[in-house]
Order: sequence, then structure tokens, then C-alpha cells
Amino acid sequence: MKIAHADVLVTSPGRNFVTLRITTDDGVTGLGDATLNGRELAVVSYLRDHVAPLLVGRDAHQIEDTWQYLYRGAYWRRGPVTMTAIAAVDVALWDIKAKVAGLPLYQLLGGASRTGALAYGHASGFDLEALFDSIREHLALGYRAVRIQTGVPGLDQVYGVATSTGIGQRYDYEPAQPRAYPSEEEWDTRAYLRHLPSVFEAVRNEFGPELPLLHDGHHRMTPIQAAQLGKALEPYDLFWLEDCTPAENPEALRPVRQHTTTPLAIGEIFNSVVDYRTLIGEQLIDYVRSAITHAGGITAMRRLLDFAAQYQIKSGMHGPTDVSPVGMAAALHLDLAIHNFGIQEYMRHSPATLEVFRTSYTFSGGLLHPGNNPGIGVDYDEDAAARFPYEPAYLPVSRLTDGTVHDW
Ligand code: EZ4
Ligand code: CO
Repeated sequence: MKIAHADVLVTSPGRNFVTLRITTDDGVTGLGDATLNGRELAVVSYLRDHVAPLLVGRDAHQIEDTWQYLYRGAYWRRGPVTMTAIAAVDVALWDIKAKVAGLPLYQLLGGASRTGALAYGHASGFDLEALFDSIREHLALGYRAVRIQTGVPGLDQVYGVATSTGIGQRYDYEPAQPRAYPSEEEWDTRAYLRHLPSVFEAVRNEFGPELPLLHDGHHRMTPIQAAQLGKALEPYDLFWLEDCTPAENPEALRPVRQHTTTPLAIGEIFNSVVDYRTLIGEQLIDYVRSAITHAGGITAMRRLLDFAAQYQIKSGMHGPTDVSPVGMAAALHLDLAIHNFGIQEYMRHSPATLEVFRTSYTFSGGLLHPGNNPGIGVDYDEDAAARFPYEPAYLPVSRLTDGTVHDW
């Protein structure tokens, strides 16, 4: 079964998505997500100009060999653009293999280890009232775990907080805005650190001790600030504190770990198992945040999560709306199959997105399931996609109150 062609598809049903479609000589198609938020066309070029021509004529069944060929064969290894492109090829080939086998992909990964994948949603609000409304709305939708993001007194716009006038739906935060330049947001870490524990106290008082609560620090703290926050949040029993420090420096989590028992999650901007060697080997984290889409596909994520399992570290795959329904479906197959599953992030995609991507995954009783269609279970509607042409979009940039560029 040879690869006949590989097409790169770009569409923007509310936000940009890049999809690789591989077609075999006997007409089987597979899809892979290649969406890198705010840098979409770099991956398009990588795939269209440098990868697609190499795929034609290769055996579609040789997933491992193709992965190594693209990784080692490029000489220039790792990096978000490269690993997103490799992931798209890898997922598309797994989709094909499972379709040919007539099985949902999770069956080829060892079969189901659970009935469904516990999902968490994004509750947010500028003040407590709006936040409580958002939490209630998520509970009504069936969520059994929620991430809490809130405004900070003195700041107009804060990461993770939905606005009624923004591009996203009321409570689903969409940070990438279609515009020619990134927007700029003001940030003040001390004001944030003073405010956040009171928010968690109020949420626990209102919603009780049982509901799993998560929070994303989005890379903004120094190690000692992160240690202070982790300690201050201990009474509120977080499921995890995510990305408390910038991602490049794994050693930063040593002091955080020494000072707090709040569980730590990191890795949504990592793209390789290499990024995790210190973090996993020294047991500095509790959850691995990479997405299949950005970390080399199912082949690479399986290896990473098997490594993590040796240290009782679990999965918590990244699942914002910038991971397309193809990337989400791939994640759900792996979530269902692996032993060390932790939780799956799940921001629902917009109705327009779901017109282009016809999914078969389900969300019920707080659990996601990939469905039982052969392959990963997503179809791409090209006519619908054509109605939503590409629009340049950027994530915001963060500045401290004196104008210094900060981590966003
Ligand atoms: O900011 O996906 O945990 N989720 C996140 C996301 C990221 C965006 C960046 O593309 O941190 O909201
Ligand atoms: Co995050």
C-alpha cells in the first residue's frame, strides 16, 4: 500500500487549522493535525515543500520507519515546526492503518483501559460572580473537572479569561485573534499572587471539596514565586498547577517541588521526550501536558508516556481549540488505551469548526470517548472548509506595567 499523495489543507472556521491528508494508491485516506497556533503557514510550507514530495511512493504501513526518516533524516531535529509536521504525518498514517484494519485506532494501541477519558473544561470570569456562573455552566454541560482562570484587580485583560465580546464563545477563551499584529496585554505577577488564593478559597466555599480544580500559571512566575503560589494554594487541593515557570528551564521546578505539595503539570510547548528528561527522571512533575499534534504524533507520545509511567507520572494532554478535532480525536484514542492516563483538556470546538471536521467522539457524564469508527473517526468536509479561508492570527504579547516584554 503506497502513498499516492499528501495534501495540506488550510481552513479558518473561526480560527486557523492546518490538516495533512494522505491518500494511498488504493484510495484510503488518513488525516493528521498540523496546527501551530499563530505560526500556521510555517508548518504548511514545511509539509508542502519538504515532506509531501518525500512521502509519495513510500509504504503507508511503515509508520515507525517514516517517523525516523523524517526525524533523523532531516538532520535538523526537534523544534515546534518540525515536530508538528512529523506529528501530522504520523497521525495520518495511524488513521490509515486503523481504517485498513477496520478498527478504531485505540484497538491497535492495546485496546481500551477505561470506559472514557475524564475531561476538564475552562471556567473563567473576571470577577467571582462571572466565574461562578461559568463553573455552573460547565457542570450543567456535564464536566466533572474545571480549570479556574480569573481577572486580577488592576489588569484589564488576563490570560484565560473569556470576554463576552471576544472571538470565542461566552466561556470558551480563544486567545488567537485574527489580526495583522498581536494584541498587547499588561501583566503584574505580584498582584496576581496576592489575588489568586482568595479566588480558590471562594470557589471551594461555593462548590465544596470534591470538584477537581486546575489552574494555568502560563509561564509567568519565577521559581520562588511559583513555590509561594503552590504553597498558598495547598489548602484548596488543586488537581494541578500548570506551567508555573517558563518552559525552557527544567531545573526551575526543583525549588518549586521542594516547597510545595501542589501537583505540577508542564509541557504544552515542549515537542520532544528530550525536553522531559530532567523533569521525569527527577520526578519534578506529576502530569505531562504535551499534545500529540505538537510532540511528534502518536508514535512519540506513546514512548514519552511509557517513560513517564515508570515514575508514576500521568498524562494530561493539551486540548485547547487550537488542537483541531483531528488532533483531539487522536488524543482520545491514546487516552483510552494507555495505563497512566490522568485527565484530558477539552475546550469544545465551535459549530463552524465541527461543520468542517465531522467527528465521532462523544462527551457524556464528564468522560470523552473516541467512538468506534475505523481509524481516528474524523472526516474533513472540503466544501465546508472552502467557505472559511485562512486569516492571519496572533497570540497576544504580554508586557509588565513598565513596558518590559514578559512571558505570555
Ligand atoms: O495558551 O493553546 O492550557 N492551555 C493553554 C492554551 C494556550 C494556547 C496557545 O496556543 O495554555 O490556552
Ligand atoms: Co496551558
